[in-house]
Amino acid sequence: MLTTRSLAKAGMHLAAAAAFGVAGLTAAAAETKWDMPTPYGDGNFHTQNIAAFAKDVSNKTGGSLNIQIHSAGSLFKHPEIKNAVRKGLAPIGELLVSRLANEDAVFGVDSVPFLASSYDKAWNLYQASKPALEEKLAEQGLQLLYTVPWPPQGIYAKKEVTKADDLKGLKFRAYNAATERLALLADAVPTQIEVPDIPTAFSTGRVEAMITSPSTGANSKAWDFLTHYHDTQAWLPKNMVIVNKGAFDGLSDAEKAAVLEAAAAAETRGWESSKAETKSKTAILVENGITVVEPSAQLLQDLAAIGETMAADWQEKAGDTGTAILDAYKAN
Ligand code: PCA
Repeated sequence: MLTTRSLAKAGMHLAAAAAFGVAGLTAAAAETKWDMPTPYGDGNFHTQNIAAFAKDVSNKTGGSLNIQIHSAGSLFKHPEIKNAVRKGLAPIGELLVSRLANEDAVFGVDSVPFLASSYDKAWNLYQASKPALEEKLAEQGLQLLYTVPWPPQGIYAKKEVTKADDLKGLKFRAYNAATERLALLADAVPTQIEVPDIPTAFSTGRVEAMITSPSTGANSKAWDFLTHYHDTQAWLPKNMVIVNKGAFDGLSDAEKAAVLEAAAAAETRGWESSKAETKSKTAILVENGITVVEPSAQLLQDLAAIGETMAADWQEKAGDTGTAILDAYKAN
């Protein structure tokens, strides 16, 4: 006779098990575990928000769906996360939206310099671009659960930068196509480095300047290898949490509702905590000796010129979809 244990071992379908009248199997077999790769460390506010999201999902489903977070690129590295979720190697994952800008310009809209450089504008740009973003993801069997922006992006260097020319020749850390392009337009030399690798990249001299948030600067202990932070507020790039559509469709209706509710809550919470993060991490930079600089008029002017070039490039690549996004954004 088949025992409960051997049934479970055989991976027998729940309905078949139920037909055998095996008591006690239902609860155990209905438990789903989702591995969730993320690129950033446990101390990061995005990861903390995801931890709250996972807890929320577990609570709302009475423990039938459990999300296990694998932070800092430990399960899949950042550049692999999207395809891992697309292929179902991981049912759910987090990544920077603009990492996919080389696939389609739609993914790069939040990294066009100065297009949306406050939280309100970033939110409006998100709303304007969301239908296109969702459509592009759906083409790959991916569903968007939520996004959360990083704090506004500023320039870190080992000296005060008063004009774009001061960046000339510097080895510049990049994290997506836009930061690479910005570096090139400033005659700097870009190198892609993931966040967990920042401290080593600076201490070994692979890079000597970067553009990122107060959050990433503080979490990387920028004061160990940099001296100045220029609060340029160039853009607010977003992270997104995506799910494999097949994995989502395989959930019960109650589980689907729980995931969507927890995602909506995570989005609201994340946008708020990003604002708080901007203040608290800027203060931590100051406390640790980083000089926080209001950018000079010249630097802003130079960056605006670079931004215009990048906006024109973007619009050309994004075509009619891009025009529609910009029209919807400007109508707000
Ligand atoms: N931190 C991430 C993306 C933007 C940010 O603020 C990084 O530096 O890679």
